[in-house]
Amino acid sequence: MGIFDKGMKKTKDGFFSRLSKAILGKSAIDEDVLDAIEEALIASDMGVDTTMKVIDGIEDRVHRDKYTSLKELADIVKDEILSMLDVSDSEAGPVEPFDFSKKPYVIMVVGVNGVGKTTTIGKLASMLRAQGKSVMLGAADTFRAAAVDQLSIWAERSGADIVKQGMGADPASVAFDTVKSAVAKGTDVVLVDTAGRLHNKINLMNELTKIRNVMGKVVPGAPHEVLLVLDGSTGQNAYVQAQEFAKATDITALAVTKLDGTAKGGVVIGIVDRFKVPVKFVGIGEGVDDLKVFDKREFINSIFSVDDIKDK
Ligand SMILES: Nc1nc2c(ncn2[C@@H]2O[C@H](COP(=O)(O)OP(=O)(O)O)[C@@H](O)[C@H]2O)c(=O)[nH]1
Ligand SMILES: [Mg+2]
Repeated sequence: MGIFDKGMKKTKDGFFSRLSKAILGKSAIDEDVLDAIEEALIASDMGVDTTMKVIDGIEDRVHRDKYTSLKELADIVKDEILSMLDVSDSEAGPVEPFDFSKKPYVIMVVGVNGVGKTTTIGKLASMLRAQGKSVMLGAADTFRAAAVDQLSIWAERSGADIVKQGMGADPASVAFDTVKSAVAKGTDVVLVDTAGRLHNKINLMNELTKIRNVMGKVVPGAPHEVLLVLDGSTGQNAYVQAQEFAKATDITALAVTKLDGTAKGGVVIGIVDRFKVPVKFVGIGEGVDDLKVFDKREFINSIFSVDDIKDK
């Protein structure tokens, strides 16, 4: 069992059954097989452009290598999908999710309402506390009172500190206090929650810029990471959100949530390919342990495993 298997079950079932249908019982790769693979990729919400790149790659390889078995074809499909995720990993393994050489290591978390920002912060705080790291949360989503309360509950649950000023407070002021307090206490990691109101791009850009700037005044280089949270179950909408946020601020990493509730987990692959920003975390449930550090090989294995494809 891989670390993503439980959460990616729906995507696996959908993709794998389509892929199997496409290639099982076939003795040669023809247009029909390629069309069927293409359909499986599109249905997983990988996006048309990324799908076409994968298909082109498969065609090239098939022409060059002349595949002889289904297993080999499955391997080729897998390789080509993996190459779309190159920015998310090095050959040595997953990208390091945190840089503890910076203290505090400041992560600003952005994304539209409801995608899972606060939950992801809570899960990250728990993950870090379990590694023995000290964590400070900043309640800079001051738009709704419930947002601050929700973050407070996660702070308590995970054993993280929290800085808050309550609803209506200036988010930049909260962010400033949070980083300052973390410096004073010698905290390892700062996680700043924000409100992602996307209704007005100029406002969003101004607000995010202001929050960034005040943190950078306390700790040069902060925020070290701007983590965009996307709801993976919203399919193409996640692409639109990524595009809007990329215009408003420099995004350095992605967290894709709610992959447990969708058969369209291919969205992760399409987004990485399109925006060239690494996915560092995926959310596969509402529980505290349902956030995983992204690893492209594990991820692909959870969508389909070549061993499941049997030659006749
Ligand atoms: N199934 C599932 N639900 C999630 C996941 N991440 C967050 N949620 C749920 O999504 C809802 C909104 O999350 P929240 O953190 O409040 O979103 P925010 O508005 O961006 O801060 C909550 O009910 C969370 O429990 C996930 O990975 N899987
Ligand atoms: Mg929130």
